[in-house]
Amino acid sequence: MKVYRGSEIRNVAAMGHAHSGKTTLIAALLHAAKMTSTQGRVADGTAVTAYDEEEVARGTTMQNAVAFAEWQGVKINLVDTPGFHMFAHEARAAMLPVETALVLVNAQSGVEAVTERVWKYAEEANLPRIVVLNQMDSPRAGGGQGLSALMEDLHERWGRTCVPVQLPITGPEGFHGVVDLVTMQAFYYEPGGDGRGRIGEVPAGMLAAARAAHEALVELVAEGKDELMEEYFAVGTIPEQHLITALHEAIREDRIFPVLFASGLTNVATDHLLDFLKVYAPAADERAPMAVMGAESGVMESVAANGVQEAHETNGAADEANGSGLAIHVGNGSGNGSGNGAGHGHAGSLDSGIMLRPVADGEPVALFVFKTMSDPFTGRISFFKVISGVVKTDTVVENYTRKGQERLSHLSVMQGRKAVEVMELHAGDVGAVAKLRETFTGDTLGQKGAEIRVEPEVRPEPSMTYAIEPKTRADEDKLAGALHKLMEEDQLVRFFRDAETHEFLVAGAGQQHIEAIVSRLKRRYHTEVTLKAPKVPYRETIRAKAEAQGRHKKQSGGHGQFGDCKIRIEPLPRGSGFEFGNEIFGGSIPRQYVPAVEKGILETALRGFLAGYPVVDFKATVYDGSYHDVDSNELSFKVAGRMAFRKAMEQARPCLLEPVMKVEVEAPEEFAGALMGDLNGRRGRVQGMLARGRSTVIEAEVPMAEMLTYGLTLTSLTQGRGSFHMEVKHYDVVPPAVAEKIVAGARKPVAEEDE
Ligand SMILES: Nc1nc2c(ncn2[C@@H]2O[C@H](COP(=O)(O)OP(=O)(O)OP(=O)(O)O)[C@@H](O)[C@H]2O)c(=O)[nH]1
Ligand SMILES: [Mg+2]
Repeated sequence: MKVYRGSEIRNVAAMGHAHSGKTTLIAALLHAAKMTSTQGRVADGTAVTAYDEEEVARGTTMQNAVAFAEWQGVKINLVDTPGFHMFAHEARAAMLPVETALVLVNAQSGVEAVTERVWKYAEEANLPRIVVLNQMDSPRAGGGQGLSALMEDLHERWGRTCVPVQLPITGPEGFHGVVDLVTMQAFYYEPGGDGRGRIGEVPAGMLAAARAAHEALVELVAEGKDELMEEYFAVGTIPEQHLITALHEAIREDRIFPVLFASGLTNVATDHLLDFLKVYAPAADERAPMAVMGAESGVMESVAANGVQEAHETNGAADEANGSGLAIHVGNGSGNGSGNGAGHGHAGSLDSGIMLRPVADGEPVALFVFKTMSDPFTGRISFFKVISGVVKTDTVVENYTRKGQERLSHLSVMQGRKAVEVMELHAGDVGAVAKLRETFTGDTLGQKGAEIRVEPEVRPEPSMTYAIEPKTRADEDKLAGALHKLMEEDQLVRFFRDAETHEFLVAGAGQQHIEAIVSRLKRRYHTEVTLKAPKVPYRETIRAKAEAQGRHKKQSGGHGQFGDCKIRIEPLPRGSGFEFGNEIFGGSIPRQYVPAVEKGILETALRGFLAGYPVVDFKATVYDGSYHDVDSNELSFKVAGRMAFRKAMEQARPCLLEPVMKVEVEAPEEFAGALMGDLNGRRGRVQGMLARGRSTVIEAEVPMAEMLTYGLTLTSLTQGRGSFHMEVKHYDVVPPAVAEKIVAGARKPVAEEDE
């Protein structure tokens, strides 16, 4: 395989709503570039980037995958990302190693919730965006109102700088070509063919429209560029080569978001899309890493770096802090100014102590691990982006994050699950390496003594927890190991043991995510578990002050037992937990026995009074009692404390508490009414509603017990176009009717001995 330099590399992440056709389009691009002999399909598991058994079974992408197309002297690295809202954090993480977001819009349905979300992520990362209106083969493309309605939609959401650089050619045979609005040539395809087009004349009927669209494009490109404007006014147009250069620059600087047309399924206009990426997408060495961390201050600052020039020469730009792309932290004593990247300025530090590492071969080797694949057979494969320098096979690097050494043997580039071995990778390229000892997603590695640090995206927290039960003893033994392997590749999985119930708990992004985890455990690690309905962590508390006496006396020959205490319990504010007070004066209970009273109360409180849930938010005070010189001991006072607590609880108006979630639901506005009605039906309280683009965001507080299977309802209520996020806000009293059922269904607290 040819060795590619940064200028010959394009890193592109395909993103967009579920089923917009990302995985299919990448399969089509790979086939058009002759990387595969037949076109892969999602349905039968042959699409290159859909190799995971779980994804094939579910027909949807759940994790990022990488492939590459060698196309006319350049290598286009393609990252396939999930479009299902639950996995949108993956798409966000895919923005770190790329310089272009290929935003797919399903031409049948227009911009959808996740399309909107990934656009926002890309905007925050200052990532150039190229829009593809995909599935153009469908008779419903254009949503029934034609393309102008679709373009209107794009303009409304993302501005008039979304501009077509092609026009689609359709006819009785359907979508079969595009007109390139820069060169004004037409490209014709055989639907269902190999994606290779042939150049031809613009159809006569489209000439006028094409000319008008060309003019509109030229005007937009020239806008804000004085020398182009002058040329445009003087000559009436811009020479093709100038237009190409200016358009490339405008795309790199986020001034223009070009709109293209394609069909992945019928492989139409795909070789032209590869051409477009080659000519117009920023090269890997053309954009600087965007955000850097000051060495001493440790404060994250970022550089609005659209172009490498700006990033390296404009100190002031560092003040604009909201980028979320590559954040590089420069360690103390790092290689300041070590080496010059040819034509890229220095690796110098800016005024504020911020350091930028040019994407250049002459710089020290550094790489960032953005994905880990964990396989029971091949072991761990680390996917990385070469930040700077040239990585050669067998290079020894330091893991800056964990301080270990790693040898990079068998360097490769990934074609889906297949590793293609290479000898070296240059600055800006994306590669993979197997069997690193102690390196995980988010780590930065590189040449010793030249430390920099990329700050990975902050990961979202899981929003749903289930209890799982290993089926057999053997499954239990394997469970922790297998789950930790899964956690290496999926950072949104959490695994822990409930201290109260001793159950194994697995947390994830939602129901489908957790089901996939369970399925992976079985398929890959032969560990079987049953998923149990998620448990609501109820609590109990009291609403009134009460006093009671506990007197424990056993004198049946020999050594007796005697303990006697009077206690008071009273409510505390929510979240206070448990407090204990000692008001014993004059030694009615000897000092050494007071802790035993407390212990008796606390242990009983943890076992619950109404339904077996821990009693919280109360204070217990022991204020009187009596003892026996011979028969009193610790155990007796513990039992006395327990008895007193039980009696006091009876009069303290005990009640159940439940966690209440802060819920944010986002969906197209037409669903708002149905969603609010549904939330009200779940004992929810809607707090507010606001518009976000064309979507509506509903904020509500809803008891956790009512939200356990919300994901399914949301999907069916919104035809898959809604998404939600929730977290525990506070605990609140369960209404009596609901509490009755919970108490009736609960196992009674185990009866105690010694009473
Ligand atoms: N008509 C038509 N259908 C398509 C096209 N591309 C994909 N599809 C269909 O749409 C469905 C989803 O395609 P995928 O390629 O898996 O979509 P995706 O964007 O990767 O979806 P997620 O991975 O779930 O985000 C499949 O049934 C495809 O056959 C297209 O260009 N035209
Ligand atoms: Mg997919």
